[in-house]
Amino acid sequence: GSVTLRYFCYGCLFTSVTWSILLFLYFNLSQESRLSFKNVPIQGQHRFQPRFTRGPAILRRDGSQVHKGHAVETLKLDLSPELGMIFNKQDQEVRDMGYHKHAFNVLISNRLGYHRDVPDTRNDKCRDRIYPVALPTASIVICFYNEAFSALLRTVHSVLDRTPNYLIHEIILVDDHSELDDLKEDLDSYIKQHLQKKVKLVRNEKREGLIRGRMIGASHTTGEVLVFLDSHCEVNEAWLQPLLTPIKENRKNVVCPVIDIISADTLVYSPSPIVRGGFNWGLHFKWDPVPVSELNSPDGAIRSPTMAGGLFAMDRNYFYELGQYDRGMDIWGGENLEISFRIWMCGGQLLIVPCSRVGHIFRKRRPYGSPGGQDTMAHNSLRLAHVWMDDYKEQYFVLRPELRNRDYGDISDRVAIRKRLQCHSFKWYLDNIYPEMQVSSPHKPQHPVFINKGLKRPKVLQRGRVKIGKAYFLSFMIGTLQMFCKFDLCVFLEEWAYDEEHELILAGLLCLDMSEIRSSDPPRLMKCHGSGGSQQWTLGKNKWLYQVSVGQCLAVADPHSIKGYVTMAICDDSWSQQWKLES
Ligand code: LR7
Ligand code: MN
Repeated sequence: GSVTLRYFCYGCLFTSVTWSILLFLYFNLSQESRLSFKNVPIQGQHRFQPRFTRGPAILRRDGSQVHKGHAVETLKLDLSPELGMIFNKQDQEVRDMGYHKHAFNVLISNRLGYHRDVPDTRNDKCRDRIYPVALPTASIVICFYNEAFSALLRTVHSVLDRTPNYLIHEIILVDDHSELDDLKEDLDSYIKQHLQKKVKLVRNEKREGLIRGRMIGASHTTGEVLVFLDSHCEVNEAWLQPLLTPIKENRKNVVCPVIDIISADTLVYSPSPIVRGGFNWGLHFKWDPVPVSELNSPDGAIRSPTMAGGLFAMDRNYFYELGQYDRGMDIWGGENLEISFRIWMCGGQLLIVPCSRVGHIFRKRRPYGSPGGQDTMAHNSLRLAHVWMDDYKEQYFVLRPELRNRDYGDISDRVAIRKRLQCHSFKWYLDNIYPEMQVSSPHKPQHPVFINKGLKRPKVLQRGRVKIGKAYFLSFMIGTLQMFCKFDLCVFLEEWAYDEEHELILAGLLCLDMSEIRSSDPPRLMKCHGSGGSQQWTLGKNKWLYQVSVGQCLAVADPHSIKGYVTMAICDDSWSQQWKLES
């Protein structure tokens, strides 16, 4: 009897304490929030400031500001948890509609406003670097189609807030015939009121897609260097000087920043590992590890076989000389590989400079299609394959046989550009710029080669169980593999090895593998092939298991279910992506 009574009293105590906390939270948070959330102030000044503190600003001779002594604090990546809270129906609607229309958390984006600090993700050495004062000026071109208003304006203001004014010749916004209401008069009047000096808005009369959109934007510029950005970016400290410096040295250098990650769900800004651009024979862009030969110093430029596409700087005249973009490409896709091949094959260089950092909201799906519902990626890829890839286009057709006889329009002007510029062959590009690319001979029958690599004991750097940081669930699986969790410790029941090639090997037999053709598939177990790429997982300082070929991190798919699965996700700092090897 007395035991039951005791538990009953514990129960009462627990319930009343819980209720007091809930009531306290409700009154405190909701009152404040009603005041501050109702209308997001136009200048974006907001009580939900990210918790990054900055050291005193030091004004440099070149006009840029540096903040000393904030490296440690700024890398704390959490934002206030209140930022994502839903207090009323309106919040819920903003959030739901936001996901629907933009595929990211627009509620948080709105609350962040148009100005925020982002953590300085650069290597320490970058902060002490001095760039030439006399640099070419930049015309920044930002195309948008149905972009979230707050994300677009945060992009623009991040540029204005974190760039020495004299380097910005102008900012050209290209509205690609958006349908959203707030991108009409509201945007006009915001620009008129707040941005008139540097910002110019150009409206397309019909939807052109981002490729022709960028050419239209470029045609309105008069600065020396073109800088392209997506409409949901935030530039970091002193981002522009490192992009302009290599162009000043050689006008045929085309320069990309490191693209940091802004989480689509939390808007948290986190550093991206330093990787470079590659592609696979499906003509999908992918991230590759940087070969040791390219790693001269942490702040030096890295030659990159391809670019992701959205963020780069290029001498304006050189952009025209090299043939801009392919006008026959529609809406989205492929132009990034096309310009990458063209740059390398026709005498230029494509560089990534790790001291320049720009964040980009990585979303899990593209929230728009093409007007006629066409697969523009396939159309655009076909065009680039026919113009630039010589016989190597066969590699693409082996994977996409249905496209072999598909019409791709007239490419004669693009072929003429290749001729005029006397460009190298695609073989030259592969041999000299992307020697890592594996070429198979598709016409000869493939004799399967059985390398029993897995049966030999791999050389193991660390052997042990993979443990996940914090978990509230019991077990989850990769394929048929069981993972078992108890309290805050999850382990795979089978033993994994992490070897010198950064493969994750199960029981010395199978490797964790990502499909490169269908990168939305979850990882699977495959025979180890030993050539990196799809089976290469980087276990970094931030505890990510980073998959270089798809540029994403291994994550627990549904942390709240009892039996969950692992999946690939855009890297962020949530604990579902924190992995540790225990020996
Ligand atoms: O019809 C359109 N009209 C547009 O103006 C479709 C899009 N756009 C705008 C859009 O609003 C955005 O600002 O074009 C920009 C790029 O579109 P996204 O953000 O939907 O593209 P993405 O980030 O998914 O895709 C990447 O690949 C594209 C291939 O065509 C472009 O090159 C994007 O610029 C590119 N983005 C990046 O490189 C950022 C880093 C992503 C990675 C890896
Ligand atoms: Mn984008």
